[in-house]
Amino acid sequence: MNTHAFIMAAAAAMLVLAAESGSAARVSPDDPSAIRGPRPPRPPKPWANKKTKTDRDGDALPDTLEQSPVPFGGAGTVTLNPERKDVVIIIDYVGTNGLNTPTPASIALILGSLADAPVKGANGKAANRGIAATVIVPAQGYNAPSTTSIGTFAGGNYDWSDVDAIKTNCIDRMGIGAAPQMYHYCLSCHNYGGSGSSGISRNNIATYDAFRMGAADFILSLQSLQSQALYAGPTAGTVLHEFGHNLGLTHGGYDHVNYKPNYISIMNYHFQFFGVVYGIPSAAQYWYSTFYSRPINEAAIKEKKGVGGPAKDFGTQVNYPPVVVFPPSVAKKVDWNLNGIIDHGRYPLLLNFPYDNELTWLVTENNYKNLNFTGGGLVTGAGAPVAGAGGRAAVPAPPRFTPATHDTVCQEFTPELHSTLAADAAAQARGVRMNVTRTPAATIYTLGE
Ligand SMILES: [Ca+2]
Ligand SMILES: [Ca+2]
Ligand SMILES: [Ca+2]
Ligand SMILES: [Zn+2]
Repeated sequence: MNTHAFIMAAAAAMLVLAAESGSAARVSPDDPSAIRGPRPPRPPKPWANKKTKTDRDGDALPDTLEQSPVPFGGAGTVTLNPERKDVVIIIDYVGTNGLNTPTPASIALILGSLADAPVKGANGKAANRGIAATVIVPAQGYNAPSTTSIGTFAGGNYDWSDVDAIKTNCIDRMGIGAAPQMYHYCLSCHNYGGSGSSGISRNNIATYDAFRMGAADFILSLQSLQSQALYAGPTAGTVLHEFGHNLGLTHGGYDHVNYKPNYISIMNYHFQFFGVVYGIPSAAQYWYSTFYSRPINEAAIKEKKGVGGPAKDFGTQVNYPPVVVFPPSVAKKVDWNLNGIIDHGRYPLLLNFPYDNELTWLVTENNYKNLNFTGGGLVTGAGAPVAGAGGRAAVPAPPRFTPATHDTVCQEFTPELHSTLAADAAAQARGVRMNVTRTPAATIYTLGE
């Protein structure tokens, strides 16, 4: 079926759906997949870790830990800044042949993306904006064949015990057993549980609130393509996507609903591998959503309003199918139904296909105002390891609703996915200045000045 015929058929089917849903007056926050009605649900108040007297930059790392270089076993030392948000990510890898080792280009994209984050540090100084990431790659990978599938699924849930064993092995390999557990651990492997998935984050999936508490561990599993220069972009995008889950972010922002064209974030599957489309001429950027967009009602789409003012300079994507990319800017008028004109009336259209076949409100969030740096728990005092999930003390998440469904497994990675933007991304990576420190146990990457 061609695109036009598909849209017409879909529109006809959806008129029926819209009529059925017209009487739904109240939104059930327990079922975001069924958000319908004349008014959009009210977005939750944005939250992020608050700055405190003992954690002035609000990165959940106490000032006492950040004020002097942190001994990090055989890897050397890690330098933090009590006035700028810091994250520390260990990217471990399976095998000794380099097939799962992320390239410096992909790490440059990761550092550059986080440095771009529109978040403030301890004070208003420009130098303290953004997130300073330290990426630590062990000198020796986990000694197993590089194509080893890591772990198994038990009743639909991934069993992390094999990852725990490899993480313990990594701590031994780098001699960081005495280091504060201030880091997130990423295992880069061929695949996990025999799946074609690109990665998974270790969030508690029991409830939406629990998910938003974040996590300390995640997997990168691009079927060994993470070591290839051409895949610097998809590698960085996937690391940042899974790390976003570690920081409590979801596929929908407001909920877990995926593929919303007004949620311009690498947490949205549309943008994980190739970034969000930004600027003129447009370039891929591996960013989380920088704004809360006006909610869009799929049952009554108004093309004249587009995605709304904050989307200025952003493009977006839909999959009707096929995939359609709308170039910047989608702030005002968007010809969502591809009929060549900006329609005056309202009409129904499934904008976030293929996630669901329901006409709902698509509600988003500004990811950067909702980062949970306590992902996996708090690091206390001078950084002594604290017991709890992932070796850290549990921190309660802010109250939010519980969705009817949630997912654990991130999207399929197929190497035949287009590579043009990946090449662009590799070029961008060359523009990021990195400090690279090598010790016998590890290589430490930080952003250069
Ligand atoms: Ca801090
Ligand atoms: Ca800091
Ligand atoms: Ca139109
Ligand atoms: Zn995901």
